[in-house]
Amino acid sequence: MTHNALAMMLDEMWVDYISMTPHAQKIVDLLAAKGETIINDHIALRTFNHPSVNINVLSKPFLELGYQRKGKYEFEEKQLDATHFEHEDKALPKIFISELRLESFSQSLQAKIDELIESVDKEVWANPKLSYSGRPWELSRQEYELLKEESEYCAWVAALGYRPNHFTIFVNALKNFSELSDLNQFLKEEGFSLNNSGGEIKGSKAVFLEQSSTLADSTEVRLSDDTLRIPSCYFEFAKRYVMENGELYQGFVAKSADKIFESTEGSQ
Ligand code: OOG
Ligand code: NI
Repeated sequence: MTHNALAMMLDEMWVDYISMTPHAQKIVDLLAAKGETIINDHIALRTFNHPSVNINVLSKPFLELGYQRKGKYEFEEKQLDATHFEHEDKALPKIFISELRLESFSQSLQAKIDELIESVDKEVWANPKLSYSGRPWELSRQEYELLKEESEYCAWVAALGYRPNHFTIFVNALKNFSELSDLNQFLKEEGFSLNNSGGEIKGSKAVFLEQSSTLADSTEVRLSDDTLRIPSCYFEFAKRYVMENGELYQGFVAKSADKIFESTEGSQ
């Protein structure tokens, strides 16, 4: 029962994600044509640390469907905190949720985000579909640009709202690509652009996780006074390694994630 509700929710999240990230569907189709079965390692969500919509609020529907809070991560440079959640059914994707530390930014940014959040009917924050409900507030082009000067992440959430930032292919389950570098090579030959910040492959066997990602697609968003084409969402690829205790590492690596966040920066 819960499992059906969860499967439906994950499907609906994928539909929203693909509408923002057409290249992810193309990659899935190319891999399927090679006989691959795609397993989703994790889904990432972004938000603000405001009490109405912080990690606790965004994670609630997942906790109700059997997820548990696991690792915590801090990002000093970008002023973000994150938590990852796992389901007892290990076949289900992990959920990685980050939140922006609003108090680290200017008074005007804080006031603007408070205003956006307060403009929304409180019931919106209790919607079990919040994490794929899109942008609940109005935003102007100038507001978007002012937020972007201080934080690309802040502007992304303000413009696109609540929706999966990325899904992630679990590379260990691929038959044709034993190394992440092989998959990256294939994707580049097929014409996809990869995030090269800190090198194409983030992490290593020594930290039990290697990751790479595409650069975000772009999408047209209708703002209150203008239509703007902005970076939307990207696709990630993760290869996990077995730890000394014999178990596959399930966590994240802050130093790597710091660079993965940059996949939505739009120019590299
Ligand atoms: C999340 C970036 C970090 C990972 O797997 O380390 C991440 C984001 O861009 O919102 O997804
Ligand atoms: Ni990720």
